[in-house]
Amino acid sequence: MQAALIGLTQSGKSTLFSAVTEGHTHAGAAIGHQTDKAVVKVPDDRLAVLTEVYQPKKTTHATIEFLDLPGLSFLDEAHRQEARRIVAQARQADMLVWVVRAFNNPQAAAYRDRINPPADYDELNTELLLADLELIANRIDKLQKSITKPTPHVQQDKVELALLQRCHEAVENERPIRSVIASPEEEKLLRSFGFLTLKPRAVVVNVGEDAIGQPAALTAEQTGCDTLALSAEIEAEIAALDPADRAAFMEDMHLADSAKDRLIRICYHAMRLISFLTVGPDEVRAWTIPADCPAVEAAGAVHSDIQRGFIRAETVHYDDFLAAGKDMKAAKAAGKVRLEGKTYPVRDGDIINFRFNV
Ligand SMILES: Nc1nc2c(ncn2[C@@H]2O[C@H](COP(=O)(O)OP(=O)(O)O)[C@@H](O)[C@H]2O)c(=O)[nH]1
Ligand SMILES: [Mg+2]
Repeated sequence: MQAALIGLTQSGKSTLFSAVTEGHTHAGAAIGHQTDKAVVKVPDDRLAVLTEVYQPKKTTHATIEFLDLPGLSFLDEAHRQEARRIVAQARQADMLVWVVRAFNNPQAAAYRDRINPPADYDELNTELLLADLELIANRIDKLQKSITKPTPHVQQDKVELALLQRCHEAVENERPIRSVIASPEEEKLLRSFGFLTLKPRAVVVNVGEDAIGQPAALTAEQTGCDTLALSAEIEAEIAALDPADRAAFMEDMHLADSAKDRLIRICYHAMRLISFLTVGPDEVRAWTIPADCPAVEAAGAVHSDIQRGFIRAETVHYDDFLAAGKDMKAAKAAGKVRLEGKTYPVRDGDIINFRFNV
């Protein structure tokens, strides 16, 4: 699953990418015209605790991929052409992280010579809506022609047309497509278009080093999604430090936790992903599954044989395990270890031991 960093030029996307990926960069990304991607571990405190308890040979985190896109500019036609190519790449991602500039830096020319997060946010919003509008209008044109012919898919085309007309109306009124989607079936019907305003998203307000902890210029109330104020520059500096030195540096900066870690977790959950955990002497591991995943499919994430031969999922929630003194026997004695069947909807933080027979 992939989260794409998108935003106007010089908003700090590549700096944030470097922070999130702990320094993974290559020359192209630094110049600002190429894309870069990297797989990152999803921070999970539970794994450290379980590793302490089980002393496994290895510990494996859940992962997601981040994509660093070139900056968008809408100053002239040449830049608009370039923006089209960038947007086409963003359509492939599972979610978008909008990066909005709020920092002053004379060394980095500001887009339209302004430091104005709400204005930049609005411009980005408008442009992404327009990009979707163009796609919708083209498809509506095609469908209006095709439904006049007696094709085998005419009924299906009519359903799609009605849905797209609803999307068109929303987007024209500056509302995202996600606001008019009523069911998973409708979402599925639209998935292949890669509509930008249908994707889950988060907003990062990239603030100056001096503004950390101050009220942000954009809030979740205004954006309608998870909105994080952070300094990409500081986060990148922290990420470049030896892990042993991070705590002291963060204390100096009056940072309670790593904003980069929070962002990764926000993205993971925005894509409707959850983790279940497996424990043992060989490996302590977080496994990625979609929210609402039934136990039998979660088993398939571990191995197809376990899915095929599924008998029961022996399940205890991490919080209950913790409450039982991190002791599986005590958790069992307290009746916290349940035997769940195939359809049990796995919860984030379930520790599962699959019983199977092949
Ligand atoms: N002062 C300050 N400068 C930053 C910050 N984030 C990025 N920059 C600088 O702004 C410029 C553009 O950053 P970059 O990450 O390349 O932006 P991109 O075009 O969105 O990828 C670079 O010179 C960065 O060093 C920040 O949080 N504070
Ligand atoms: Mg860049």
